[in-house]
Amino acid sequence: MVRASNAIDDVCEALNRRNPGESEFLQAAGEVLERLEPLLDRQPELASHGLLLRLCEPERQIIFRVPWQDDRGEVHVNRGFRVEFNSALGPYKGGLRFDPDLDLSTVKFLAFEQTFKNALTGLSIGGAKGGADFDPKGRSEGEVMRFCQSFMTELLRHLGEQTDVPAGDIGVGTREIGWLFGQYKRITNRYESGVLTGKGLNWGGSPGREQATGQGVVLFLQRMLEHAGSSAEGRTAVVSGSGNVALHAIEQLGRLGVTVVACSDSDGVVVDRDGIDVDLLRRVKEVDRDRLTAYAAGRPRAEHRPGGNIWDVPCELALPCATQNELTGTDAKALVANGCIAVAEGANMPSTPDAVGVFEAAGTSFAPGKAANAGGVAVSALEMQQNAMRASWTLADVEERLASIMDAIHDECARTAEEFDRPGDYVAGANIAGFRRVAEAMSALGII
Ligand code: NDP
Ligand code: 2IT
Repeated sequence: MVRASNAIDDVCEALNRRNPGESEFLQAAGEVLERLEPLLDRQPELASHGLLLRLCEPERQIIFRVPWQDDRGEVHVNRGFRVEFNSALGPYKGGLRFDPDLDLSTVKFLAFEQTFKNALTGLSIGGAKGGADFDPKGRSEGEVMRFCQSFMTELLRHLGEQTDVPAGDIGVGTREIGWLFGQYKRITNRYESGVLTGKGLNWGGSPGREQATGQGVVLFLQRMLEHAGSSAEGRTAVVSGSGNVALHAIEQLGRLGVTVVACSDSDGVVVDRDGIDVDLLRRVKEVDRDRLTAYAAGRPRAEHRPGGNIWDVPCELALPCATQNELTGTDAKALVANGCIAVAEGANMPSTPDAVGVFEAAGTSFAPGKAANAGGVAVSALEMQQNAMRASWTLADVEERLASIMDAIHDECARTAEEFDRPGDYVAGANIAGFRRVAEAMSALGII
């Protein structure tokens, strides 16, 4: 019998050799693999038949050219990606990101994480991610629309409601999903609602999808605090980012009586000790598509810190909701020193491994993204269910389902951590529980 630790070391070594330079992907894979030893000691069959190697190799990786013309007629060429990582549990599912820094390593890490996150929802969805190294900032509506149309013209041959179902992520919201869906519909001549999620309410979208990720993170955080005999009410929080996930997390925290004293964008931090004004933030970010300087201009007592570090702002609760590796070991030490008691990840892999180690050593409650931010994709799966039934549920119905899914994810992670003698270790709980569900399905489906 091969010892679990040896099997894991062999796979890590093979991944390093075969994916040189893909630091984000290697980081995400390493974080999952290193938590699996106690499971594989008990269920060694889950590491047999090359399962770990198969699980770490995407089923399909698509890279394509996206040519488009700007408003002056100049031609640009971007690179489009779709990594269809794993379909053992259902059709590939996961967002699209438009970000000038996007590369294959980032898309692969996101698709890998998505596979386990989707498994944790208990719904029938596999894992994928995609996007392009396109920078929407400073582009006109016409330019972004033409980009979306060119991107979908190639991507559509890989999609289908039973095959691969994208949604939004950084730089892709309801507006872009509309242009992508319009082009899909035009070329295929099919009103195939279930091929994309995050749609608008009057063209096949689900009530509650827009809010779902931010709401879900806060639901998870609440349950984690309750589990530890604590609560969120009356506390202070900081939320990094000011996009879809951050905005709705801030709104949901406000409903609980939490004061969110700071948020950020890629230019800097805004500190507002009276509590972030969600209506103003929504107007600045969603309606005007402006920067946080405009928020600070509308709130005389708020302070804008260009290039500032949000993790230096004292708080009891920290919610990283911007991007990967945005919270380092040094940041984690600052948070702990300032009295932070809990961290819930709205973004995907926002905390570096060093940061996770600091929280673990300090006993800070820590909710990893693949569990805590699963509410968005869970409601995407509910959107797919509604599309398949040609039905439209009420907001109250969707919110009730989201709340019970987040509770179930929390409880499964907590229970799994206890099962493997790691009580309170949600990183171990999420990785083991997500992996176990995917691995058991892969075992049943044969060597494919
Ligand atoms: P948005 O594009 O709506 O918002 C992203 C926010 O993060 C913006 O405020 C942006 O600032 C900031 N940001 C992005 N990149 C950086 C950077 N390099 N440094 C500092 N700030 C940055 O994206 P979402 O809110 O949808 O996504 C945020 C995170 O949540 C991502 O990690 C995403 O993968 C994850 N996520 C999203 C889900 C969803 O349903 N949308 C579901 C689950 C996870 P600026 O505008 O200045 O760029
Ligand atoms: O990271 C994520 O879970 C998302 N961007 C949402 C994916 C989805 O298919 O709704």
